[in-house]
Amino acid sequence: MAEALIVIDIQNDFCPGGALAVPNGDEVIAPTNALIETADTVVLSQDWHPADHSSFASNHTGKSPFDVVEMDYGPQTLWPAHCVQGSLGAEFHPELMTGPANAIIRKGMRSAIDSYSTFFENDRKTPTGLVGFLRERNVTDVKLVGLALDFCVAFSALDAVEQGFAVSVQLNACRAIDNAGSLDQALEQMRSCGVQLL
Ligand code: VGL
Ligand code: ZN
Repeated sequence: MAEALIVIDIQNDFCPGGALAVPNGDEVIAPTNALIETADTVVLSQDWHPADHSSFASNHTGKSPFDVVEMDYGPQTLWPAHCVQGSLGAEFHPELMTGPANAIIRKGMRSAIDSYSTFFENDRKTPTGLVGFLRERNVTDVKLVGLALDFCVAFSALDAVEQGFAVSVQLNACRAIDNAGSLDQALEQMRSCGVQLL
């Protein structure tokens, strides 16, 4: 068994003071750093949007954050502009231990498609390349931590199960947005798909 630690989106914009702050998001940093110190393979995921990204409410006239719109690939929640490529908000939180990372996967880079999962974009078809990276390193198990538990962590966990990995989520190193019941729904979905919630 070889395990990889996948650290989801611990970036300034998802931490207190950021553009899409997850409540108490910075509390995940200490437990995540402790896991990074002992992990064999560490992957960091980084939400990395162009300024004209279609998931930003500000790029749709008359829409507000948390409205839902219909995209070519299905319903899409709109967000405040966040993690714009090259901005301070898109950088990893300065206290996150990034040195030991073996790979950084950037996602949400194309204007027309959002990407919650660090494995596939929201069209559910376009891969980021992470599956190939993990398979080539003979990784069988993945542990996920980070932000936000009910969006990018959950979508990544479900994709990882579908790709045949044994998947766990370490809850003390995650925090949720919890918009309109999204946390309960995500926990239930992960449980029913065989994600181990630690
Ligand atoms: C995320 C909403 C939009 C996340 C990213 O990292 O959970 N959520 N972009
Ligand atoms: Zn995003």
